[in-house]
Amino acid sequence: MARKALVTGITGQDGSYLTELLLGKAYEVHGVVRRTSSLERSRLQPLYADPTTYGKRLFLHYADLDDPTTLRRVLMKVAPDEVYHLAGQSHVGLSFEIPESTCEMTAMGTLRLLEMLRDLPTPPRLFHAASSEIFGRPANAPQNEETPFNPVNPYGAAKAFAAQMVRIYREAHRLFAVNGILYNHESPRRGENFVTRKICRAAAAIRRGTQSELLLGDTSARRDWGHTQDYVLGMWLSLQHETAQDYVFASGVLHSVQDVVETAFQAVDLDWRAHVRQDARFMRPAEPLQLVGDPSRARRVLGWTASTSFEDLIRGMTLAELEG
Ligand code: F7E
Repeated sequence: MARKALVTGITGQDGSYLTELLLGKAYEVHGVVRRTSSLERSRLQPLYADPTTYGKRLFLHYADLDDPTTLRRVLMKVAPDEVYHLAGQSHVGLSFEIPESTCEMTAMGTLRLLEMLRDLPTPPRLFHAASSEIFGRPANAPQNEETPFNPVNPYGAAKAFAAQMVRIYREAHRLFAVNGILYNHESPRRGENFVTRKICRAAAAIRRGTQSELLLGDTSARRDWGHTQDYVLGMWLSLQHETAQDYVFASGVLHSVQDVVETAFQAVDLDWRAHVRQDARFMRPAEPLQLVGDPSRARRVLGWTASTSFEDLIRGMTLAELEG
């Protein structure tokens, strides 16, 4: 019988790549969608529109993390072997504006899910998408699974709570529950308000002549960026191992927002100096520092690596914009 996976956040960037990966491995995939999610034009649309997939190997269920009864019902009905918990408000800048709903969904939503899993007769394996933002301003770089949490924004604090709860339920209630501590991961399907997609889109639009300038916040900010396709493979691998533990998924290399700008504009043969300006509206009240991951446990235990280089990632995203 096909293995069954339940994915929260299935319509997002990570959810869509993970669904493709799981379908490719002959899983039956069940996705949780909020009543407000629009499937039209979503990243899932090609699979949703495919009659050989939707309703046969891919199923969507309306449920919500802030409506526990609905989610419990889906869990009982589907009885998944694996749950991938990817849902949540994922924009760090926005979390300063809407801290309560960010925490409600990301922190409390994860705790509710853990409580439901704990009550099931045979709890499924759980992957929780944690984030490098739990480290905020860490004492050391690169960070690994032992690095203490020190978040500097509401999003990071909510993820730190959720990740700690996953550890507690693993220890205290013996759930097979894994935190994937995910560093920034991007793709042509990235939301348009994240910096890589914003820059790649703008470079392509300026090349086409439909935009003239690009307004950015702090371009000296540095991040550890990789391709989402690599990171969803890490999610799956972490649930196939015989024991549950946390893993850092990262490239281990830092680049600045300025590096993204230069790589994207170079891909379309433009001089960024003529188009990029700084705008205080995109500055954040606090920036994390030196978030760079040490993925050696994932490499050693799971055989995982971030296989796409920064240059290939940004160039590929920019050219995809030009074609799309
Ligand atoms: O910002 C700077 C911004 O919004 C990256 C999420 O997936 O990764 C992501 O969070 C950097 C920051 O991603 C603009 O200040 C400059 O320093 O693309 P971002 P993020 O905040 O790192 C982590 C690991 C997650 O878990 C999150 O869910 O770029 N920056 N100018 C800008 N950022 C944006 N968005 N827009 C700008 O104009």
